Amino acid sequence: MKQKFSELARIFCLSGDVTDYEVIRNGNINATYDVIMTNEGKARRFVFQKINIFVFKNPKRIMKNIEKITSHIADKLEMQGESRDRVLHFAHTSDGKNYYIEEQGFWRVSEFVPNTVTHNSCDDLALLRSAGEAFGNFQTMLSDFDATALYETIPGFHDTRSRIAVFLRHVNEDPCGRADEVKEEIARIRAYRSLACRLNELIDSKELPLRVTHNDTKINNVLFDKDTGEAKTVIDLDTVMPGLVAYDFGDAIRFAANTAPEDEPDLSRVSLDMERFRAFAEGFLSALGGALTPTEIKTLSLGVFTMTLELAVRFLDDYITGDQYFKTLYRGHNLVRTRCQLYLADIIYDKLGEMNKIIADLTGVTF
Ligand code: GN1
Ligand code: MG
Repeated sequence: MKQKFSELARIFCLSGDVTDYEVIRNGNINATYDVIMTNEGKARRFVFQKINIFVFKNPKRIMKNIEKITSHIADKLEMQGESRDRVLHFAHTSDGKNYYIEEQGFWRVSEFVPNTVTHNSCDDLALLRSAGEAFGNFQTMLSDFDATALYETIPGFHDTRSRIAVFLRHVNEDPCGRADEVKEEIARIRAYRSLACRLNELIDSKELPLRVTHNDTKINNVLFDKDTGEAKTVIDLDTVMPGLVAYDFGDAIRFAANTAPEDEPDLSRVSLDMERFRAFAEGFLSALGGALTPTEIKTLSLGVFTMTLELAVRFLDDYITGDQYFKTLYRGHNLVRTRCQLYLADIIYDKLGEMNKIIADLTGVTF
């Protein structure tokens, strides 16, 4: 790999030699590496990423989106007297492209934001509050961004209704002969179908506005300052597209307020920590609350349920169709993920009232 990275470093006009690298294991889609370049005794870190072109069919368009989004945010930061470093910077090739295409892949390189760390799980409430603020701010920064200028990188990404419809079609086709084994999980998804499609209906009836949203708000997509713990930069901009505020809030809570990893096989460890819920919600709403309509606020908890159920559907769909989408570490990994998300969806369903109470308390909106 070192030789590969040296070749790429030259292509992306980075000076110095590749002296070390490590695989970054966060993320279920792309291949990501932390690469150290040393120039005249000075070391600099970069993130080299090979895009999964099975998942992202048109990565060039994604890089165009990212260029537009990052420069919009950087300009705003500058206007507010803040450092442009709070947004990702991508390296360019000598012909001015922020990507490089070769036979075996599609590559991009960004600067490693100095002195930052990521967390795959987090029970520190101050960190969660800060992460909530960072994702809320991200949306605020993009509130005046022209959504029509964005290419839809994965059409219907959070269209839960069509995700379920496609999944049920795959169940009927059963290409790998696995549907029988997961009858119970399929039945549980069917039982939740109408509630999971509620956000779709509210989009159809124009009761919920589309905004430019991040759409992949796992806590490990936030870079935290190593010393202060402050959330500094939101990363993984591949799925920034028009969406609902409930998607970003919901996906973040699904991941960060779960007391176990999203692929936990021991379901007795899975629960929704309401302290974590409150902390993230406080940060998120403090950054964004004033801009939200009452209907948006009232559907945040529904977003937590919907994103969790949707992910159960996506994991099970991948299992049924032969594990081609998400990286898997062992046979049945997608099934373990599905069961964990379904179990969590049950818990979230039972806690909808409790979540709404906290949101009402934080916003003054009555349900
Ligand atoms: C994928 O690549 P990563 O881990 O950031 C997926 C998300 C899922 C997540 C589940 C493009 O995100 O939608 O929520 O896995 N990204 C894509 O861990 O499908
Ligand atoms: Mg991602």
